[in-house]
Amino acid sequence: PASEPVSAIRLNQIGFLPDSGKRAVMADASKSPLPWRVVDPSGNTITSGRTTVVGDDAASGDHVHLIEFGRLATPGTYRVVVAGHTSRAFPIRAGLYAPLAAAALNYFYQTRAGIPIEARFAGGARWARPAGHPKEIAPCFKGKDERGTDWAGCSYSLDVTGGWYDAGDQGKYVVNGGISLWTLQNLYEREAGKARFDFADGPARIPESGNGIDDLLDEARWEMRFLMAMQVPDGGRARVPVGRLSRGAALTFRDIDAGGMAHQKVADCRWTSLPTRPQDDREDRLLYPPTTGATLNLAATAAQCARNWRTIDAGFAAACLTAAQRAYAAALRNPEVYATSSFTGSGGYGDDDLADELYWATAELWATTGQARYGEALRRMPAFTATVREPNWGSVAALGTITLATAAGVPQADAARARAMLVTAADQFLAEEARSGYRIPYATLAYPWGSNSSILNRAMILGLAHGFTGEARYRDGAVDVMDYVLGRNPLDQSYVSGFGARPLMNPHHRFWAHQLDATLPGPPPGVVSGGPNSTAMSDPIAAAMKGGCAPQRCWKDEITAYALNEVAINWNAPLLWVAAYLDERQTA
Ligand code: 9MR
Repeated sequence: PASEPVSAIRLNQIGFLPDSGKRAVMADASKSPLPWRVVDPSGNTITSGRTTVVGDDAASGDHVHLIEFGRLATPGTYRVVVAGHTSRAFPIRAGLYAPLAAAALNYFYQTRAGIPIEARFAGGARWARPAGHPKEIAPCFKGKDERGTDWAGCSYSLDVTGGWYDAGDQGKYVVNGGISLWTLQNLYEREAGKARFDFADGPARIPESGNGIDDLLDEARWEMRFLMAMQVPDGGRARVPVGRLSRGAALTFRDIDAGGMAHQKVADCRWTSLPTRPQDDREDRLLYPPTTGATLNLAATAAQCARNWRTIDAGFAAACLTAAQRAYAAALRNPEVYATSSFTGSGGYGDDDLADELYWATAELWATTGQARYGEALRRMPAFTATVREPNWGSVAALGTITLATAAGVPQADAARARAMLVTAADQFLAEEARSGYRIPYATLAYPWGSNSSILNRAMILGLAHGFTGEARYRDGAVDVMDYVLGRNPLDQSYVSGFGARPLMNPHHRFWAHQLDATLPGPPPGVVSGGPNSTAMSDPIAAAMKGGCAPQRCWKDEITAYALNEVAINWNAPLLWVAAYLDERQTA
């Protein structure tokens, strides 16, 4: 199906919940307020008002008028009419986010490695494919990297079959797998047993549906097992670079006991071309050196896993806890083994500040075990009291704080303090709305790679603040984020495939590559694009736009635009979290 033409009136293309704020935006040069009305299908005016003139907005490049019709709560189908422009029809109804939540979870099934993707679970024959990398027994990278540095390899191979492909590429990364898995496990921890939102064993359509276990947990376990398989066996040794890795400088190495650490990634030795069906990948698949960052990602998520599974599968929970404790001990023994970006064929996910990863892992282990030593260690860490920022793959302190705020088993006073920190962060995000022309809780003019995930992760924190305080304004802030992601933006673009009048169609992806090869499918529904990127415009399409686009317009729906339009597990995870949260029944 083709996209509809751009509409002058930008609003959430899937519509509105009856009990949330409702906003639309129109770009218009007029300096004075314009009359607007909302009409029903017969043309009757249901409510009306005048626009708020926000004025010139640097993020969008638009002169913005705001249309606020938040009091309209009656379910129905409507249009907004402003100064001769009529919007597309949109619904107001409860339950709007359930299909999005289910589709966003199904993305993780569709990106599974090591298992055939079946038509009956994938939503149709076009998304079915044979297993990619069905028996992945990978040796360590040995030899020279891009910079000519010699890597020693290792004496073992690991069976790392399974897990999720990261994104449009077919690498499987422990850093980034970690935050993505955490987000699913955290959603489970939050939602289990709640009345409305319930993936309970069925609606997500995965092979495990019907096994008596919540589909969200089953999907999370698929990745958890992979992360555990990436752990270095006891006695495993590695030759790793020493200290922080300054660009250009030659590396020096030392040999360490790497037992219990996790390899950074398993990935192709060289970049595969676009498109490449996963089952047709002929590149060598290699384990890249263990890193402290990957090890702490494993420790954190495996500790969280142990909590979630304790009463469901005690054996798996115990295996998770053992993996977490081994990883944590290995990270303390080797606290400064950093990832290099000098291997081709896959992304780097290099991070030379691991204090936040250590805090996160410590918080998860404390919440799971209650052991005092973790609590004592936490209290000495800066992140225990520092300002909370939205998380991303390399900045994960918020994940630890969210666990402290929400997991059963954290002492009351510490949980209350963590909640207060998150509410403070949420207040700061809301304060940014007033500075944002399109009224989103994100006022930066420097849109990073994967900006949609930054914004969605802010919505997650807003949703948590709403839960802690019961104050509707936090939920409305999360709705503003979804409104933006689903169409209330200067491009009139729904960044999610299959949802809205102008959905994402051509993500950077090696299999959902119909733009290049008509025998391949486009994206299944429920996949979010990374979104506008005004700071790292490295692909050819982005490079051509550089300097010529307002930040929110630095985006194009093109498969080759990998810096603008890739999809990724760490981006779909907060889409899922926020959609599921907005589907919760309101008690207030
Ligand atoms: O999301 C990552 C972004 O923060 C980085 O700036 C970018 C460049 O290093 O890489 C992004 O991650 C990509 C990863 O390296 C490889 N798989 C696709 C990811 C999404 O583009």
